[in-house]
Amino acid sequence: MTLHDHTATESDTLRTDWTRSEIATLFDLPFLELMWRAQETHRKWHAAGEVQLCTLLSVKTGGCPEDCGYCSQSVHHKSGLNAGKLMDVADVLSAAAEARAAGSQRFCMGAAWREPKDRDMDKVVEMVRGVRALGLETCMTLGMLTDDQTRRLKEAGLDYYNHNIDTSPENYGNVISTRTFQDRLDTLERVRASGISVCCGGIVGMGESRADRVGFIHALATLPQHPESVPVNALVPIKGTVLGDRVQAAAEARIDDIEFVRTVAVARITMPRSMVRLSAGRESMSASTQALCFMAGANSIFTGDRLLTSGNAGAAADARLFAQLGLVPLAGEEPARTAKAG
Ligand code: SAM
Ligand code: DTB
Ligand code: SF4
Repeated sequence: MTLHDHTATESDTLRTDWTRSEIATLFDLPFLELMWRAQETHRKWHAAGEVQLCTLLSVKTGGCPEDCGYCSQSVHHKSGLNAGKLMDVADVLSAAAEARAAGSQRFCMGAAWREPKDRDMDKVVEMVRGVRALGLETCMTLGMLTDDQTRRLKEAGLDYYNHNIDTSPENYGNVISTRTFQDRLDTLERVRASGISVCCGGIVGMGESRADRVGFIHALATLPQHPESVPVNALVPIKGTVLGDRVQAAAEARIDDIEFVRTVAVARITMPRSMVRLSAGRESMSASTQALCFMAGANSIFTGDRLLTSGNAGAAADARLFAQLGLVPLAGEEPARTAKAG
């Protein structure tokens, strides 16, 4: 069977045995053909035009010992960011209430840690319980977890854990040296085994090659189970970070919009059931590029005017975009986890 005459069936739409060559072939398709394939897959599994709204909050900012080449929060970078303490639970809950009032479905809390300290877990667990009690889906991203920390998060009712593989296994060492790709897989396995849903994706536009983008999607789409959420971030080039400075200095390191859209489309086709999130980088994207990303199968965004440490498009810009494109916020539960008929 060629990729062209591929007809999706229940068993092969959820394949986890994608080969790199199949994924490279998808990336190589004529753009309109790729978009058609992505839309076809998208509409089989998701309601067209519905986009999930998520809000991010940095609950512990800066001072991180890891050396992720893109990150403003690493102590290895001179990004000018001051390190803060873990926020008070009450302040987190008031931000969550605001996010809910603004129409968000999911509240994602991020901490600039290599891993949580056990002494921080009581507060973290209270945050999960409190945000859940507000009726929001909860997501946390705290770095690597032990079995016991994972169990405590599950018991508190955490819905999602975000832990990105960021790039291809081959490129990982060029981006981060203080942990390995395998460390990431180990935490993902723990999260999966605990019954918490997995949010896992990465960053494009870091100067990586097409082959790295193929390897990145391949690594996600061949996990034992596809992540329920797949954030695709476009690098936010932050001054003082290794990768931000490099990409700013070298025009050829920047990714073009069409290649970004291709990455979203290939994520959609290979992981049909997942929510594909058009994540960081929207602030500097045109409405047309964002529209192409939605056509390519992105069905989730971060709304609000901040990500973790950088700016985001903002609620007013998002409302304009949704009106312009006729998009509606996804309401209630995520789509049923079975293919739609017809
Ligand atoms: N410290 C935790 C960790 O790294 O697992 C959680 C927070 S970390 C900031 C979450 C993710 O944000 C990273 O894995 C990366 O994919 C994304 N991210 C961070 N800085 C970014 C940037 N400048 N541009 C795009 N994405 C970024
Ligand atoms: C993800 O994949 N993207 C979000 C979330 N997970 C935690 C973070 C984006 C951060 C963008 C840069 C910043 O604001 O510091
Ligand atoms: Fe730390 Fe996460 Fe930033 Fe890496 S991405 S430096 S682990 S906060």
